Amino acid sequence: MQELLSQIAHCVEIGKINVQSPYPPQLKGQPGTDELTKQALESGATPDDVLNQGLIAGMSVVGKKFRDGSMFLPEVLMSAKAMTAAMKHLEPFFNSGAIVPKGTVVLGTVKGDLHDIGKKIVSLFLQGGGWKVVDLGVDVSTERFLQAVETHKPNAVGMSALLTTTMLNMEQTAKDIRAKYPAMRIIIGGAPVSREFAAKIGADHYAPDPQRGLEYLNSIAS
Ligand code: B1M
Repeated sequence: MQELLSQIAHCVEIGKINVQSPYPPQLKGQPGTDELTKQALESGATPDDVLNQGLIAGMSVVGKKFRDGSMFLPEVLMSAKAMTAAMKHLEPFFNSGAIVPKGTVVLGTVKGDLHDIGKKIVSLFLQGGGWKVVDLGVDVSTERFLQAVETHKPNAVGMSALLTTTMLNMEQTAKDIRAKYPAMRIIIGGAPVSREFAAKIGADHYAPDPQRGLEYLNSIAS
């Protein structure tokens, strides 16, 4: 079983989705996360083992390599796809409560901003790290963030912005969330924002990449 879980982790790392996937070329015709996750669950692996020893293990290698520059965006996107294929098999266990997430994060790209790619990667990293993510999508107004906090009672709210114009909308949203939920943790990320900007608008944390967002969340969960 351990061998199967290690294979899943490796497939996440190298972005091998399923048997039909031609990527990576050296594994053409071999099973990917899709088949291996199904096989592991059918052979008696617990969903927790698949998540922790397969997906989280694989994604954590991806996170480290992406951060130190030894892995590039297209490869990360393949890893994200491989992870999504495996998550499909785990979803029923999340829904039934058999997998207990570390906590919940409400995530969205702020009002006026349609950039989705980075935020989606963040979402997958956090899921791969054992968190439940409520992804509100793009162009998310303060009201929608507040509504989602009310509904999902998350441990944290994550905001993404890619434009120097829309990053300014983070400030009002952060203020309004803080006014209603003083203890709510607020994380921000995206190319134009910085640690200094986070401090200025009263956010708790600036994450330059998904891995550091995950590390911060894990630190508040423990
Ligand atoms: Co736009 N765009 N874009 N764009 N776009 C940029 C951001 C820009 C830098 C390009 C440029 O001029 N060089 C520029 C912004 C300039 C500025 O404000 N300083 C720009 C502009 C101007 C615009 C428009 C205004 C163009 C126009 O219409 N005149 C327009 C705005 C639309 C709008 O949002 N209202 C626009 C539109 C678009 C497209 C729709 C065409 C498309 C988005 C498609 C989509 O997302 N579905 C697009 C794209 C693709 C880009 C570039 C080329 C790539 C962005 C991207 O996906 N990067 C971008 C130029 C560039 O970055 N090279 C550009 C890859 C992604 C993985 O990285 O999003 O940074 P990133 O996310 C990273 C980290 O930042 C971090 O983790 C992610 C993964 O590593 N991160 C977080 C992000 N959010 C986080 C949250 C966290 C933690 C970490 O915690 C909560």
